[in-house]
Amino acid sequence: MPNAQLKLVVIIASDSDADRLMKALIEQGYPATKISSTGGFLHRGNATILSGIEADEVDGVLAMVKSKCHARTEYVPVQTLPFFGEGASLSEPVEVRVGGAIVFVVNVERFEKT
Ligand code: 2BA
Repeated sequence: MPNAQLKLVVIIASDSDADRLMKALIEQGYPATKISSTGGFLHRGNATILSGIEADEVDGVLAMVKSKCHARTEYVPVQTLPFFGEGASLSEPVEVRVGGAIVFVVNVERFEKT
């Protein structure tokens, strides 16, 4: 079924924020699928949520993402990172952004339900 108006929203969030977001999405009637994923940089478990929705619903979903996924900073030992920056001190933790969400909104060329 060709559908120019259908969007796929891909949301990557921390596990705890993703659980709250999933609950809110389903309560509001948005379809959603949660996939367990792992961040390449921190190697922590996170969650990827897929939601196929109409174009005019995207702003509503983004508002829910913003209200449920809050970014904060955390200090992690440099030894746990996949690479050390030039001149990084091994004794000083590195500040990284955790929580919040990364969102991709993608046009759906075709949707089939069999
Ligand atoms: P991670 O790759 O584990 O990254 C976790 C956080 O570490 C990132 O948060 C960012 O603040 C920091 N970070 C990542 N790469 C870095 C680097 N080379 N140097 C310094 N700090 C770095 P977010 O940007 O909020 O990303 C959260 C998670 O979202 C990522 O986990 C990854 O799983 C995913 N992600 C972010 N951008 C993406 C993209 N363009 N494509 C696919 N996945 C993405």
